Amino acid sequence: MRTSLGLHILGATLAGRVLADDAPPSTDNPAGVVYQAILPKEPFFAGAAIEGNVKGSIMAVAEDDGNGVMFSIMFENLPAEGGPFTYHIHTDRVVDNNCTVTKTHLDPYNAGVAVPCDPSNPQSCEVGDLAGKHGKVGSDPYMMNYTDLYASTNESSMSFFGNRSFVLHYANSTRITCANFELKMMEMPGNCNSTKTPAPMHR
Ligand SMILES: *[C@@H]1O[C@H](CO)[C@@H](O)[C@H](O)[C@H]1NC(C)=O
Ligand SMILES: *[C@@H]1O[C@H](CO)[C@@H](O)[C@H](O)[C@H]1NC(C)=O
Ligand SMILES: *[C@@H]1O[C@H](CO)[C@@H](O)[C@H](O)[C@H]1NC(C)=O
Ligand SMILES: *[C@@H]1O[C@H](CO)[C@@H](O)[C@H](O)[C@H]1NC(C)=O
Ligand SMILES: *[C@@H]1O[C@H](CO)[C@@H](O)[C@H](O)[C@H]1NC(C)=O
Ligand SMILES: *[C@@H]1O[C@H](CO)[C@@H](O)[C@H](O)[C@H]1NC(C)=O
Ligand SMILES: [Cu+2]
Repeated sequence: MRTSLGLHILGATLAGRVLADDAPPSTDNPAGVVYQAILPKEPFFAGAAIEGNVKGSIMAVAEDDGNGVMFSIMFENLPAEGGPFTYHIHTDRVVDNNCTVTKTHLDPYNAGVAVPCDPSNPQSCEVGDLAGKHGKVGSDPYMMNYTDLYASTNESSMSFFGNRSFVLHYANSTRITCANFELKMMEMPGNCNSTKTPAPMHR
């Protein structure tokens, strides 16, 4: 406790920033609400040494008990050079396939990037630093499923990402490609027949 507080104050003094708080566990995530972000046909980075673009998507759905969000990550056709690749939830949406306009990582509790994410202490990481918390992209294809306990699909949470985007980067942080999360389907609990109904448009 003391040590951590001391470090925070020291860090804040050095960086001249607001105090970082640990991200709270994400609870109250609505059951069955699915968000998906699918990479476009063309890369953002014109110098990407690949045919077409990286193929891939991130799918996210709340755990049944509402605690945490399950992510399904899939990337393939990655550049042969420049990895391992990282990816993060960024605050703003992609417009016209421009990954620069997505701004910075989703970081509602001001973890910052000065101290790299320690995956054994994920609540101290930026909420949007998925690769930091769950691993970099070091294979092609790359498929990974995990539960993130801090990101949220509840719109009233500071860690809500359903209206945001993700960006895939080279190891040197150059942005290769990016995609917006879109609301996919609402699964109606207890109604096994029509579990999938088109979700209302979401802004
Ligand atoms: C979102 O979280 C709030 C506050 O915890 C809760 O009242 C609300 O029911 C949640 N929304 C959904 C759709 O679960
Ligand atoms: C980052 O790495 C990629 C792949 O090696 C390279 O094409 C790109 O120019 C690098 N970006 C910078 C800013 O050096
Ligand atoms: C992408 O957006 C940035 C920031 O608004 C802008 O400076 C840049 O020119 C845009 N790039 C392209 C290729 O349109
Ligand atoms: C990840 O979960 C999805 C379902 O959400 C499943 O289709 C896929 O096979 C899983 N992948 C891995 C690598 O476990
Ligand atoms: C996403 O939604 C949150 C509230 O749930 C809001 O504060 C934020 O501005 C929205 N971001 C974008 C890019 O729409
Ligand atoms: C499921 O579908 C069957 C046949 O289409 C229908 O008879 C039944 O009422 C449906 N059940 C529910 C819970 O919608
Ligand atoms: Cu990023």
